[in-house]
Order: sequence, then C-alpha cells, then structure tokens
Amino acid sequence: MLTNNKNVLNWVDEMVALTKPDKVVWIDGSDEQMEALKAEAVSTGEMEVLNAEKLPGCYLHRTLPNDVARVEGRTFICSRKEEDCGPTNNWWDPKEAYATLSKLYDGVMKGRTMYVIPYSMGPIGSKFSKVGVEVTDSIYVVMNMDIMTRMGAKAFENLGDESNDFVRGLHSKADIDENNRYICHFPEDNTIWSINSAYGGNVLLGKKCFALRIASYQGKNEGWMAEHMLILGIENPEGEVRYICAAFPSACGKTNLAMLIPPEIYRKKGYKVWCVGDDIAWLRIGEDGRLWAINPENGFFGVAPGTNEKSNPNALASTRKNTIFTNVAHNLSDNTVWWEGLDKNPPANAIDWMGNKWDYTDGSKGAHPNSRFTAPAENCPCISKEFNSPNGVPISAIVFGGRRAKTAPLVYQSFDWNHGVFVGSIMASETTAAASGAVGVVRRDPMAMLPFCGYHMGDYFKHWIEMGKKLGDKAPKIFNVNWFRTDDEGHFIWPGFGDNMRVLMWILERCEGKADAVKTQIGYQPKAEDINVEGLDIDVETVKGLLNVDKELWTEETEGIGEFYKKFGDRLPEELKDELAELKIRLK
Ligand code: OXD
Ligand code: MN
Repeated sequence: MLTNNKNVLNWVDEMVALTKPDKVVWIDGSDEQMEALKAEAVSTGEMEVLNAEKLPGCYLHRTLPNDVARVEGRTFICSRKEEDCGPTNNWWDPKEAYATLSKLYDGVMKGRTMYVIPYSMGPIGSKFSKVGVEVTDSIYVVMNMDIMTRMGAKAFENLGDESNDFVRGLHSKADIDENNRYICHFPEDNTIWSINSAYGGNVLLGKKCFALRIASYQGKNEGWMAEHMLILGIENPEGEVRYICAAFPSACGKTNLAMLIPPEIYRKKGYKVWCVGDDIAWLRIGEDGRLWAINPENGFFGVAPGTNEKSNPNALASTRKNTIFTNVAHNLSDNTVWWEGLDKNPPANAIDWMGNKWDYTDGSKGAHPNSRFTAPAENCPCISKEFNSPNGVPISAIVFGGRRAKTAPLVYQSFDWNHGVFVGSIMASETTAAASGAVGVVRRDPMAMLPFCGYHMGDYFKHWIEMGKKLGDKAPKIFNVNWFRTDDEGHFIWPGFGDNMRVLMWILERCEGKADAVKTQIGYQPKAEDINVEGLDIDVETVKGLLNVDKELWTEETEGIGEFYKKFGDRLPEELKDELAELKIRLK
C-alpha cells in the first residue's frame, strides 16, 4: 500500500470485495515493477516486443475486432437527476446502474490480479492537478496509464492522508462482451465504472472519462473549465511565446495543429511552435486575472493512420521509442509497425491488426482506421518547456473549428466573449466520404465537447458565459477557423498543415491589437492581404474567396442552429438566444 489515506484504502477494499481478485498489486511506478509487468504481458502474448534498435522500448498490442473505438451509445452519465445529464448524453439512474453493474463485476477478477493505479492528471505539485485511482485487471491499461499520466506513488503526494478529492475508477475487461459493455460516469460520486472493453478511450479512465466528463462537471462547480482542446505556443524571434487553445471535433487535425512545423518564411525569421497538449486543456483564472491552461495528460494517444514524415513529423518522431502501438500492422521482416499513410511501401511480410497474415495487394487494410500510438510527451521534439509548469501557460486566444465545405470562412473573430461562446456552441462538422452515410451532413458538436460534456450542455454554455464575466477584459479573444473549404471540384483550397500557422499569426496579431479587421455579419475578419501567403501558390483573390461569407448559406445555417438550440429548452442561456437573434438581424 502506498498511502495512509483512509478514503482510498476503504474504497479499494470495497472494490476488492466486489471483484474478488486472487491478488492485489499497488502500482508504485518504479522501473523494476514496470519491467516485471511488461515481461509478464509479453509472456502471455498480451504484448509483443518490437525491434530493439529501430523501436527501443516499444510494444504492439491488438484488441478484439469488436472493441476498437469509444462506444458513445454505451457511455452513460449517471447523474442523480435525469435533467442534469441533458439531451446530448445517455442517462442511467445511478441506483440502477450500480445495481446492474455490480452483478457484472461480482467476482469478475477471480483468477486475475487487480492493479491499483494511483495517478495525477496534471503535474505533481500543481494546484491545477487532480488525483485519480484506477483499479483494473489489465496490464495493458497499467502500461498505457504509465505513459498518459503521472502514475505511481508520487501521485498520492497531491492527495495527502485526509482528502476525499480523488476520482475512483473501476475497470475490468471481463469477457470483452460487447452486449454488456458499459462506460458509466457518476459525477456526483467522482466515480467511473467501465466494463467489457479493453480499448483505450473506454479504459484509460484518466483521459476522456475523468479529464473531460468528470472534470467538466467539477469545473462547473469549482469555477474552472475542462475542454477538448490542444494547447500550443508560438515563439517570435524576440523569444516571447504566446499561447493558443483550440477545439476541433475528431478527424479535423488537432494533433497535427498542436505540433505543426512553421512554414519556411516564419522559420527563417526565427519563429518556433511549441506543443503543450494535443487533446485536453484544463483552464483556470490565474492570480493575474488571465486564463491559464495545463495539459492534464503526460502523453499522446494519437491516431496512427495518416501520420507520416510530411503530415506530422513531430508526432512520428514521438513514436520512435517507449511507445505502445495498438491495432497497427506488424511488419515481420524487421519486427516494426506499419499503417496506412505511413509511407508508400506496405510490408510484404506482415500481420494485420486482427492478427492474420496480411496481403496488401488484395486491397485490405493492415491497420485499423482507429489504430493508435501511445507515446510519451517528452519524446516530442517540439514539446514546450512549460509542459510541466505547475501554473500552466497564459492563453491569448481560443480557437474553434470544424470541417465545413462552404459555410464557414477561413477565419473570423467573435465580437466579444458571449458572441464567442455562441460561435463555439454552433460548431459543426460535415461528414466526409470516408464515413458511411450521406456526405456533407452537418453534425453539431459544441466546443467539440458533444461526447465529453459530463452534464447538461445548456448549463455548460451558462458556465462559459459565467467564466467570461469573471475574466472581464482579461478574457482571451475567441476565433473560428475552417481549413476545409473546397472548390467546385471538391478540392481543398487552403493548403492546411504547417501553413495553418499563417492564420494563427493573424489571430495573435489581433490579440496584440496589431492587425486590422473588417466587420462582417458573422464577426471580425482579416483583410485578404493580411493573411500572409508568401511562398504559397495562392493569391489574394483566392484568400478573398476563402474569407467570403455567403448570406444565403448563413441564413440557412441560422435555421439549423435554431433547431439545435430547441433541444436545450429553458436551460439554453438567454445570452445565446440573443446572439442568434442578432445574427439573424445582421443577415437581413
Ligand atoms: C478522441 C480521442 O476520440 O482523442 O477524441 O481519442
Ligand atoms: Mn480527443
């Protein structure tokens, strides 16, 4: 046992009595303990060791084909009152959920070992940080938590002997039975129960379950925010760094933006980009009244396919040591890994993500489209010097974005904080041909938090508005971007990737009062010539087109927003109703 905290000890005793493991192992996080666990996982086949020269310290793991992604349909918010869960989440009465799941957990760890994992979300010793304890019957979970969090005895330093402020996470892979798979959150009890999955997003309980769903609820009650946002810093040639948070739905390039390589014109002048986080930000008001952010995580749980030397060299470099690969292809000729979009040379002698001999010439995929790497943040060549800073970094701008072929322009700035909350609340992304179903269908995903907000989304909007009141004139400026506008043939017009920095530069200039803007119906926009296109095959006319606001499309858009807003009934803040009404007037 690594703590004298009675609240922790009592809870672990309860979980042991429920799941009845043969053995209980407390994870202290020491190298010896981790090496022994890795050796055990390799001996049972749960993990395979990869090429010690090319990928030192790296492992390969496969999950079952029925267990390869987050399961939103089986994810529940078990608030005591149904109305506190809200229309965008699945609700389950906590009494019923505990009763049903207790039957599934009863004796589920017989013949197995329970690992007790203490972890800190956020740097040890930071006032921002929060402690969690996850009990699990999976070594894969222990190994991933070791990368994704500050795990082990040191995590209890933040808790002390008396506090009851820790998140209780119970996980069992049970039989990986998809019909009995549940990911349940009990926000009022600081509790998460996950069963019958072994896929990361469902079982690494520090990530989506704690750092977003439970933490968003804690943040509302405690006056801070947990957001699905990357954090990056842009350093100018004078050595000053300004930080930006950005929220995008999945498949919109968050990890790529967080680690971007500046275009040559900026590199030559001495600009640098630093990654603080690629997925989650915890935001608090600092002593100076500004908004400060930490990344509560300690690693990257990134999508492998499409990651390559061009799209994201920093992410690829992060995976070259001490990384866990899940559901990618195994190249047997040199015991390395491969995924679609890594390079143009699929291995001839390989095993696919399902564990079968793979022949790429038959058109099948070697890696699952949601295959992942779990890589330590410290591996990232552009990791920020402030990554472990207990105070986090001060935020100059908040950026929202989605995938819109026509409606949203390349960039616009909100008129003020409340209008910015409106802009975040109407965030949407269009489905692509890559997914099944109709192309171009708009899915609303406010602040990219649709699957991750642990309480009523109307109250969440209200919380944003309250935070703005507290921040006053120290509030970050709020922007919206869209990298995905297409021409009449459906080709992307904006080059994206590192060139997105050109838009971030206008954003930062606005924050510093150095750039002009034009007032349009939807917000402030740059003059076309204020987006630097030097070195690009794009002229000012094209930029004008990218910035264009189509009144007809936006009028249609207001109808869609109105429909979406109806869901929230009287929990929709008046401020947002007013914003919608004013937008309609401006479009007339
Ligand atoms: C996600 C992720 O699904 O970050 O958003 O894994
Ligand atoms: Mn995410």
